[in-house]
Amino acid sequence: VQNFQLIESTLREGEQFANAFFTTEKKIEIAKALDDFGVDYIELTSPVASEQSKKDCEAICKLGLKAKILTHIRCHMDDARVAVETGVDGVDVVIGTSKFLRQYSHGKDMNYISKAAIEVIEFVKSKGLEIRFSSEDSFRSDLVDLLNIYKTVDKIGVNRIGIADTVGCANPRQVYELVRTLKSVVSCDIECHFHNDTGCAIANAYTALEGGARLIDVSVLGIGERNGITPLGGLMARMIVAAPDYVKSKYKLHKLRDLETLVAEAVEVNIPFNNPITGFCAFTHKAGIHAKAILANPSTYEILNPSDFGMTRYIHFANRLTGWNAIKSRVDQLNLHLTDAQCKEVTAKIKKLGDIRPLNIDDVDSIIKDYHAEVSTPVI
Ligand code: HCA
Ligand code: CU
Repeated sequence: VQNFQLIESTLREGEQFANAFFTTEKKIEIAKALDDFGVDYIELTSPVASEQSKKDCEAICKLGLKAKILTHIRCHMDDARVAVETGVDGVDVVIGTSKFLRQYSHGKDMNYISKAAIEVIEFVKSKGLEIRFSSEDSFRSDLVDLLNIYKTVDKIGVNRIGIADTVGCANPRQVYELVRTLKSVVSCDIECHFHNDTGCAIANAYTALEGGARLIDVSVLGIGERNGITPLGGLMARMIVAAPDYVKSKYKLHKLRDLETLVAEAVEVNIPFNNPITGFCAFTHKAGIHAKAILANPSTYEILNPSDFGMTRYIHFANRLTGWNAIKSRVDQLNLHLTDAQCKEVTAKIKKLGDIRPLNIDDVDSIIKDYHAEVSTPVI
């Protein structure tokens, strides 16, 4: 899983998200932010999608970003001819290989697919550009068909082959097996694209890397067709555990929140409460038992260190599950002095009120302050 690379597709797959409409300025702002974050590739909507899509693609190519710029096209010469003139560094080509797509989408057989693929690949390569060939709906395609087409394109020479779980049906074990099998028949890098319909998009990306894939398609917050694909932030959470030095040195993780906010605002959604890393409660600890251990050593209940992402942890003490260690820490923050026994006593008062109604910080602070005044008033 070391050395993986990111194909960032917020400006391609992400544009297929129900709410997405990016102006040219917004696309440029997002592309710059992705580049600054450190993604390896930025994938853009096909220039044949619309006149403005083509102009936007050309404009982003002219920005001179560190990330390589890709566009994403159907496996057809009409698309390829336009794509190579936009100024991109590479072209991602895709064609459906499952019986569903062959029957209900383009209506072509594997023989046609292989001929079209060879023609497009040779053409893109002749222009000196990177080329990736991918099969749409790979997990519902015939394995023999898949291996044949990948062997063919690998032989003529591509930078990467891609597999796509277009409908989000794959599970981690199937992903691992397919990647291992492909790895044994091709010599180029393997890229993977996972939709999240059944909630496996991050896990599938991880097992793909374990199986020997090198590149993962992501988008900010996972936005894409339907409920989207592997989210950039969620994959970072998974990968910082697996490859901490690599992830920390390569990506500007403290920019993640701003990047997510930028995209969330652009597509008019909130960052989900349970989002990895940036969800509002991602580093909030509540139960007394948890709070005590967190105060002693955060690793007891944290696999991610919030400071790696420019975030801070929070101990939620204004509730009936709180414990005296959390309250003692609040007493310290308020610059008051109570003995451990006194902290335990005031904690009991807080829990009592917490049994009656939800508490806020002010409730707790005033209970602490009243108690403090009471115990420190000299007896006359
Ligand atoms: C789509 C295409 C795609 C392509 C993935 C890829 C998919 O259905 O819109 O290029 O690898 O999910 O199959 O996003
Ligand atoms: Cu997709």
